[in-house]
Amino acid sequence: MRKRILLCLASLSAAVFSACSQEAPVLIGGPEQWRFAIEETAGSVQDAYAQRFKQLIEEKSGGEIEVSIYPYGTLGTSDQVTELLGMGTVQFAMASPGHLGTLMPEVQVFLLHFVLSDDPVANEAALNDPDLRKELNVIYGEKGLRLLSVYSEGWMVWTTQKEIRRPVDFAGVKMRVMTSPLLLAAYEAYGASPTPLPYGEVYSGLQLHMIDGQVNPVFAIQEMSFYEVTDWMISPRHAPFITTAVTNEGFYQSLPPARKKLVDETIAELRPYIFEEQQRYNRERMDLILERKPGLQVVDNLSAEERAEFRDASMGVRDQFVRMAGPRGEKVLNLLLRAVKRAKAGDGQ
Ligand code: 6CS
Repeated sequence: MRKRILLCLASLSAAVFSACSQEAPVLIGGPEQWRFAIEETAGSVQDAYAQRFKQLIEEKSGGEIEVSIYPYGTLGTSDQVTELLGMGTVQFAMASPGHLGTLMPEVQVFLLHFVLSDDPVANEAALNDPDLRKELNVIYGEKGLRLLSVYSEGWMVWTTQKEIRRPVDFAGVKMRVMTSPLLLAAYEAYGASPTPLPYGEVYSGLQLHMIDGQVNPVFAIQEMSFYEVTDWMISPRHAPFITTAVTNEGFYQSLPPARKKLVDETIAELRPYIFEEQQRYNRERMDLILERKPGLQVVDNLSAEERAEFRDASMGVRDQFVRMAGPRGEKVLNLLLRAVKRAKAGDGQ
């Protein structure tokens, strides 16, 4: 895989641009080339987003722009993709908070459990809250990145080798988490032994029993075949999987006003699209999993008491988040909590 990534990077840089410019490359006589790297494979929710982005941009630009999509594995891990975006080697990328914690500790707010509500519609409104987004824009901007959208890919679901209904059931369970440091605190709070790993190593980790469980939305559990190597699927609805679509700020600022408008309008159009699509993906992929593995044990009915135990155990992690992310992190958390409250009251965007 490493060889393939290096080859890919070499051909990217050959087509590219002077090292100091973040403008998009133009192949002589051809359309302007925009590159969009995603952290998931073809057929995923991020791929649906990027494919629709590509279709709309190419159509609306009358063929003057061509968007190439780089799925997971072609350019490296999530962390490496974010680096490539910062350097302007790719113009667009998905950057999930689950892997952004070292770069932007504040963004880990989206990894806290029981902060968003049980209602996906209210959550969608909260993620688009203008005050929250204004604060996030500053944080991304400091890293040379421009935040385009924040969206859910569906509820996070645990797949494990044993039934888990209460925090005590997590004792000794080696739970794979993404690479953001806050996730260690989140699963230690339940008594688990969290193990950070890149996405591409989870299947073999489960297969070789280096880890006992992992957590991801249903569509990802299907497309990465995690259900094949775990016996239980448990949906505590503790948090949705949140990702962010991002562009390189230097690249965006280099665009003429009409192109900036094209990007902004396309992103706005994608908001309702991806909300519907991720729900459909998760529904359909659950059916597929059950068809392929009828013996899988599914728990989607934790009792109110069982959920409350997880909620209670998760509360202290908010303090750890504030210690990691500082006063600005605390501000982001308060903005998100306020946005959720407003959205639940039917006062969202
Ligand atoms: O678990 C992960 O690492 C990955 N999961 C999803 C659903 N998307 C990207 C992320 O890297």
